[in-house]
Amino acid sequence: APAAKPLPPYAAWKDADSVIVHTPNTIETRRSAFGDGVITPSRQLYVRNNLPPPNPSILDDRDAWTVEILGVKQPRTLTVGELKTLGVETLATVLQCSGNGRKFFPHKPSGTPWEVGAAGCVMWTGIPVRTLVEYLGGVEGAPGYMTGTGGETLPEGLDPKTLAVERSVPREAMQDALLAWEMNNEPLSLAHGGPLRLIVPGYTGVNNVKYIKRLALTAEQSPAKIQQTSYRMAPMGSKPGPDNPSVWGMEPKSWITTPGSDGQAVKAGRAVVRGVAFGGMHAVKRVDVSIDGGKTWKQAALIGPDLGKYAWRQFALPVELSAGQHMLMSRVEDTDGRVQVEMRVENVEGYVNSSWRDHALTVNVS
Ligand code: MSS
Repeated sequence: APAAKPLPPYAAWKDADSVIVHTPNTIETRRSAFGDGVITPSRQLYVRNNLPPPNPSILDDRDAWTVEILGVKQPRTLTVGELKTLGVETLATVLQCSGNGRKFFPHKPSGTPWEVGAAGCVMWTGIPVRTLVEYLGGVEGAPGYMTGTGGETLPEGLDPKTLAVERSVPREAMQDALLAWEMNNEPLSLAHGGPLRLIVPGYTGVNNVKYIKRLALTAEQSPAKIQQTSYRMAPMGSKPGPDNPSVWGMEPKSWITTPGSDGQAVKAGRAVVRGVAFGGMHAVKRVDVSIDGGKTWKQAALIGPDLGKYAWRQFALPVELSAGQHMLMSRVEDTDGRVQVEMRVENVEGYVNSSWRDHALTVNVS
């Protein structure tokens, strides 16, 4: 096997045994390493950057970081220190890359071949965007989008539109969004977007802009390439563009984490099949598990604390495993009646794979 790639300096504090380093900007959590609790420990959480992260010196004085708020009656630039005086909330959300599960697309799309581990369940603390908007006099102008701009320094001489991480989501997402300065009870790290990051609950990873420098309530979507042509669900054989649906809200999805992931030995007899499940925009209603490749299903118990509709739930089902090969899979239904899809939706760039078949775990029991 090829030697494991080292963790890049900005993420050197991650647990090397729990992650797969695809590149310095794409680090995946192993299937066996989400932890036994509902919250994914920070040292195990995946990282994805479209651009190299900014200089770590932006964390030297966190409270001095500024963010410009536009599209409100009193547009202004505020420091993180000031934001902390205006309001606070703590929220758990599933953070999942739009390309999680890309590995299972047969056409091998360009982009990181994530399996299950470009996702985690994370606790965020920050100011609700709606509180901030209200403090600044309310929304100004026509309804539309909420647009966040990342604070990366872009190389000179290039059109910023081609590189800037600037994402727009439908305006209503503002109701539950946060500008977060803390993750899992610690000041937000550079790897995860410190000093300040936009969290858009229920929306895929890319919409959660790190090192946020500007938050604007806009009439139109951002003209940036990352908004207009990337992160779009383009049918096979087409060229992705603004007419294709943007990758926004997440879908019901679940996968099994144990037993037998990452080559762990499984002995015949009793075992507890465990995994994680989320609805995306709605809470988890039920999870069913199959240990025979999807022929028969049994309802699993939801275990651990319920941290709200945007968090994932852990599930568990005690089973008897005979010697031989078994295909374990799970399927979630949310409180809106949406059921995890059996088949992935084929698309050029390999986004939003929620297929329960693709995420099956094949286990050799001895
Ligand atoms: N932000 C910024 N500023 N930059 C970049 O690059 N990326 C994205 C988000 N945000 C970015 C941002 C993505 S793409 C993702 S996933 C996320 O982030 C991740 O996160 P973490 O923390 O994990 O790293 Mo896909 O859809």
